[in-house]
Amino acid sequence: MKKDGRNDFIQYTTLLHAKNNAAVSGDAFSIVLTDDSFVAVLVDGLGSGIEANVSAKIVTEELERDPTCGLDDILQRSNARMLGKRGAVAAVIRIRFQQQIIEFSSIGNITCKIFRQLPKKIIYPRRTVGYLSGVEQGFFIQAVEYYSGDSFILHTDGIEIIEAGTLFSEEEFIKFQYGQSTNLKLQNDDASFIAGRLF
Ligand SMILES: [Mn+2]
Repeated sequence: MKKDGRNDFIQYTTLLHAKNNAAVSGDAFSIVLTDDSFVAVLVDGLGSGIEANVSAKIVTEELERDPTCGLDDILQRSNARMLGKRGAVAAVIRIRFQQQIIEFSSIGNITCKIFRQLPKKIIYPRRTVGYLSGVEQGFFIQAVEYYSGDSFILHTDGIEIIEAGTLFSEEEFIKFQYGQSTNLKLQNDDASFIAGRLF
């Protein structure tokens, strides 16, 4: 499954590859792009197959229900629905085009890399240990400013990025976006990413 899109502020692509080419993936994503913002969630349901997919879909539903609500609220509402389910790790990102701010909130091992061009630096928003389990817990939002020409990748642990530094090159980044980069390694797992360039 692939989805991509663009406007004057962003161009993004995605990849979602189910383990062993299964029909159902335990990873899921959802994206809402408007003139003001890009809001996305990337989720890795624990385990694989249908039960993992059910947990992952809870988080994409919570984003789609109200894409304007706080990122921590999306995780909080998802968490509240996980009792009796497998659970999931998840990251939510909101990019505010006018303010040029990236907001990020997550739980567990979804990786976010922000490629800042000047000076060249990969920014890793802090990750929180744990997963959405239904047990009461808190979430926090980090904010990072960005500049025209910066880019970002969100990915699950089914993806490994070799020598991420080469992706500062726009040409290499675009190859990555379309799954044609030698830097992109798929593990034997559900694998997914969201990769965007910011203008
Ligand atoms: Mn995984």
